[in-house]
Amino acid sequence: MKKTVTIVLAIVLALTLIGCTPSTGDTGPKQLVVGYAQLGHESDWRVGCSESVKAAVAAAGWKLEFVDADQKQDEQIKALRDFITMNVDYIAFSPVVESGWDEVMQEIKEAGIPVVMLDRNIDMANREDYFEAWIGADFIEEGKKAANWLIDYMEAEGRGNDEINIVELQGTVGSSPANDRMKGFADTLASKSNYKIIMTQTGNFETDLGKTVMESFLKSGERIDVLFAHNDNMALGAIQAIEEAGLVPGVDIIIIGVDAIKLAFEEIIAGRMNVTVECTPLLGPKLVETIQKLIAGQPVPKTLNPDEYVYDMYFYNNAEEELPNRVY
Ligand code: GYE
Repeated sequence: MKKTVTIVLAIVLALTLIGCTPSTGDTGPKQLVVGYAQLGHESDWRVGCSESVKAAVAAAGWKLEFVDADQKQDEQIKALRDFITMNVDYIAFSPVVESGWDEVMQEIKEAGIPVVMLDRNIDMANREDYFEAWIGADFIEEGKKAANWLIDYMEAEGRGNDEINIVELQGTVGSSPANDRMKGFADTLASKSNYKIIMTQTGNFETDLGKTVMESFLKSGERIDVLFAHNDNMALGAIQAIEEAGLVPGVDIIIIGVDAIKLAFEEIIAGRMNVTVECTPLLGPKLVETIQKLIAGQPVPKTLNPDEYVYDMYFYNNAEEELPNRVY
């Protein structure tokens, strides 16, 4: 039995290697293949992003080789090398962290496979020589928007000159959205000496870790006025921790999230969260459009930042009106 299986496998392998598929006899034009090295499934944002890419590539009639690297850089590197071996036509890539890609990006370049960066970006010398386009949000801007919302809100509450203690739940250490959101937020508040970031720690963009880290912030005994979470999922975890500690989220502690996922809108409407800064994961159609232009030899912008808004129940875009339109 074992032997038969081995022989069958050997035949299939041999046929695959010489480029034949045993039963189709297909002679049509070769279907375009896109390899997408997705970094994981850590948040609602990420799931929305994967679905958007899968749907858009399928609608274009192309084949998608999809890998979920479970937030592990070595698995992403392996996926990229597999795409080179498979000789896919295009590579789409959402890097879990910013650095450590030099070698594999060089290998892809040597293989002559065009790369489109999706969502996060890489940090390496002359990075723009290694990809055709980067489609993703301006994460520094998102951090700034979060800080400016806080300044506006505190002023509207008559607390503009109070001492404000802030805790921060960072995203994945070394990732571009964590680095940049942290920077945009801190830089904007730097000129306001009454705003202090008293504790900052990673929750890896995950709900459960957001809860655990918030619990430890609360146990410190420091007075906490504001939470800035680098994504909504961590904010949702923190909300649970705050409630379990007998405090009222959204009132005793002002809660700022990023992403604008449906669940955050529900919390904002219920008053348990105060604001979310949008970061759209619906990047699939833009990826397809970019590849179509590359195929047609048309120029594509090196950087494409989608339009994004801020949603609350006070003075920015109204969360309740927007909720029915949300798709992630
Ligand atoms: O904010 C977070 C996700 O890279 C912009 O990754 C993305 C971030 C997003 O896990 O929810």
